[in-house]
Amino acid sequence: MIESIPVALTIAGSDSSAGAGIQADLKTFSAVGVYGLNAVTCVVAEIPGKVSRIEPVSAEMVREQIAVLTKNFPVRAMKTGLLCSAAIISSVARSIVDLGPDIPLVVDPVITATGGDRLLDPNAIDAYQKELFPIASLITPNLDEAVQLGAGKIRDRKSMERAGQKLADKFKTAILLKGGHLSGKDAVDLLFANGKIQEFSAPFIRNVATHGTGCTYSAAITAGLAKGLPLTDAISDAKRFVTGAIRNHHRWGDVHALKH
Ligand code: PXL
Repeated sequence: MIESIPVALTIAGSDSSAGAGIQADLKTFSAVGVYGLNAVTCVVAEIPGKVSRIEPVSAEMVREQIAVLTKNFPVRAMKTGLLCSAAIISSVARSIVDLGPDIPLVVDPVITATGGDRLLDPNAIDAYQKELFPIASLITPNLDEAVQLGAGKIRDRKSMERAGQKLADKFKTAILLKGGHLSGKDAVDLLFANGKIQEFSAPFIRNVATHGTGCTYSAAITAGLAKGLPLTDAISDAKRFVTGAIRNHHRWGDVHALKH
């Protein structure tokens, strides 16, 4: 068992193109000096921009992976990514409740892939809200996810503040609402925690077809928490990391020229 570096666990789906999902999480953990463990929830056959098939792992198998890992490794922080179905969300939530409240949990509420393909069963949003959000330390929706979680329309900075506060009040936990390119030249994210709003911004990098930035960001935050950083420091380090990762991205070329 490795004890010299902090250990973090990701509970997420496998992305065959390895830019998002479990693969993004493990690469991020390694890059920032954290030992990463994984519990696979589903397998996605895809290339950036096109999901071709998704197969879930059984809820029992998801539960077993989490149980065997947390019994045998000193897990200091966890994140969830794509959870596929209501049954898997329930199984993950029950597994985490069994661990007690000590391990910070970052929930990245993945609903659709960057290209717009749906990844999560529609009835799973209810399970998220009832079972997983109440035990999360931080939820990291992008603007689309925030709308689907009932935050109301988001058009500008003011409505973004209103929406984030609404989610923080509704789910009674910290919300990091990721603004993407909403406000012009900067990518602005807002943290709603303990009744305060804090801003994290970085220059928006143009002309990049991204894939897996949300996974990378939430994994980097989780890694920071595994190192024992306070939430705001974990987020600012992670924002810097993900901005650097976008700047130095692998260039796929014209996604539409790829064979589907
Ligand atoms: O970026 C969202 C995402 C998360 N998890 C898996 C994915 C994707 C996007 O394609 O495949 C497994």
